[in-house]
Amino acid sequence: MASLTARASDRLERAFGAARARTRTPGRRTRTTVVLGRVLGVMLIVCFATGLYSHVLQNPLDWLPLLPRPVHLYRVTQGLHVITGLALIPVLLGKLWSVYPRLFAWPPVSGPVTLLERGSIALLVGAAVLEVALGVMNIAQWYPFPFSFRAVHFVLAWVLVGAMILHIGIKLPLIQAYWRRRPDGSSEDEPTEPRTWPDAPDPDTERQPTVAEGVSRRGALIAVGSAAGVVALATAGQTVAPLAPLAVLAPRRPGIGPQGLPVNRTAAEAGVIASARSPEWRLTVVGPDGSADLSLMDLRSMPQHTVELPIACVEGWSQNAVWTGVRVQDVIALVGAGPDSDVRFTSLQTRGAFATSRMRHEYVSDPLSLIALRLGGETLDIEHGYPARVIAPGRPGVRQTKWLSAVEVTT
Ligand SMILES: Nc1nc2c(c(=O)[nH]1)N[C@H]1C(S)=C(S)[C@@H](COP(=O)(O)O)O[C@H]1N2
Ligand SMILES: [Mo]
Repeated sequence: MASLTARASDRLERAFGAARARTRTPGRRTRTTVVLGRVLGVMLIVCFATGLYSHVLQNPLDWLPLLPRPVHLYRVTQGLHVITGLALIPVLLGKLWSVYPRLFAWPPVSGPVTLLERGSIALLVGAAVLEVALGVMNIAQWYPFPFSFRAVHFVLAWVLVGAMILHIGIKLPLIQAYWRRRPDGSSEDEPTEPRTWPDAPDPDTERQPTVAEGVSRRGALIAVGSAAGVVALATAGQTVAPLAPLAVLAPRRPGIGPQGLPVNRTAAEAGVIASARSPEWRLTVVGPDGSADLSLMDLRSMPQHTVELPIACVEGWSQNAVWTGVRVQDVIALVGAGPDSDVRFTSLQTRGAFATSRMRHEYVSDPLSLIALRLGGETLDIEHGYPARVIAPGRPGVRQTKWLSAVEVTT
């Protein structure tokens, strides 16, 4: 029995050694991994920070003030979130390419340090792949899973960042050693594998192929860099209008949709066509002094204001538009509430998470926050929320509730 296990282990050791020898290529060096790791680290931090910002806007913390201005802030942060999230896919793949022969290290685990090292890498890679996949599925509006996208994406983001910090800590000596290019410009650094696994005897040392042929570091970095650039360019057009013609990866593009603005959920999908067009439609306003039912004529006879504000979707697309309507603060003043109130909006749409939204006092007191009745000088198209919708500065698109039916003052 013992000899059987020894024979199997011997075979595996040889197979792993052969696999390592076969995957040897000049570009797969520690320096390559460090260069890609630096880029990936920066992209992950940008993605994490912008993601946190989006999360806070959607789940506000009582003690943290929200910023309605600059009005384009969320558009920029969320555009960056999605662009970096997609562009880091090729970088992640490149970095995995640069190290994957170490999967064939022998013995797989040689002590507590390698166990921690390999465990943290498994966590890091697993979290990164899942996180990116969930993000892509969300952009594609494909929700085959029963859990809440946002909650899981948020928790995984922390796991990912934690695993990244652990990984950087463990690899710090290598990162320091290969942070800079060699002063003489030579590529005298070590191939990734023997350097990182000094204790792994290579059974194939006698038949080692030369590392002169195969993918070079330059080739690998150029391939990864161009792939990331192409992904970024093919996405950025959904939020940077002049790049729109290139936005082949973007599900929604500026200028395409009713009244020249994309639509995320249609009136038919929301089941509001009849109720939105009904002559019986009223906006119910509830506040400290009681309630009022406003008809469209009532709203149109109040002071009208025109603002230029973007719709900035969490999915990364955004577009500026010109909106006309009544100020949120003017509407709640009718029921005795001051501009520093918090409010809740309810839609004619009865199903789904977007049927209601809250707006905190920072936005309510901002004169740019409107209950919009018009878009680009015309009556709102039903797809954009006719008869009335929310539009406010610096807010995620999901909070710009369409097809309003009620406004309630909550504090
Ligand atoms: N009632 C309701 N309002 C809604 C939505 C929705 O599904 N239902 N989608 C939101 C999302 S995710 C975005 S990005 C914006 C898009 O506005 P638009 O369709 O007018 O461009 O509307 C928001 N308002
Ligand atoms: Mo959205």
